Amino acid sequence: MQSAPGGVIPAYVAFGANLGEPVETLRAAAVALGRRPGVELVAGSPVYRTRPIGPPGQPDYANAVARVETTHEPEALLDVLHAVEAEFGRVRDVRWGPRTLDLDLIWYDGEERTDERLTLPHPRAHEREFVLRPLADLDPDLVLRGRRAGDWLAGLDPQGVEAVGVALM
Ligand code: ROI
Repeated sequence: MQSAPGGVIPAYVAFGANLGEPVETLRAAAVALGRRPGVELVAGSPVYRTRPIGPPGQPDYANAVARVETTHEPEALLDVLHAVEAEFGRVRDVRWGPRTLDLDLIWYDGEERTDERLTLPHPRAHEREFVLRPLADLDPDLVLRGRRAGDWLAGLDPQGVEAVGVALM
């Protein structure tokens, strides 16, 4: 843990979208998330256009990461992320299918846990360039599963991740 009890807690949220206008969706979602009580966005990465991981034949994604400071417990923060997804029309249906907005809790105050609802850090963040690159832009020294984000990133083969030239916020 890096924070005092009762204080604000640092966390990282990954943003993804590949339907409609994904870059604009991510930027609008960042504004919407920052308006929720108990969540402050303190830094946003560049936005990347990324090749889909998973089922082929879906459009490219836009991806980015934000650092937040929150007064919520992890489960309550997850509820907030789901509420913002719903605000942007997300229906949680096809696993690994296209989506208007996906918000994932990647890291929460260094907490490690595996349970039905929430695994921290996110179980696949350390193998996905679309998460690691924007995360490493914000904090290459952040530790995921015992290794720096920047080191995980350096060890990956390229997965088709390109900056689009705008920032999340
Ligand atoms: N692929 C990319 N490039 N970006 C994503 O955000 C993303 N999200 C997903 C799956 C379907 C795994 N693939 C993705 O959920």
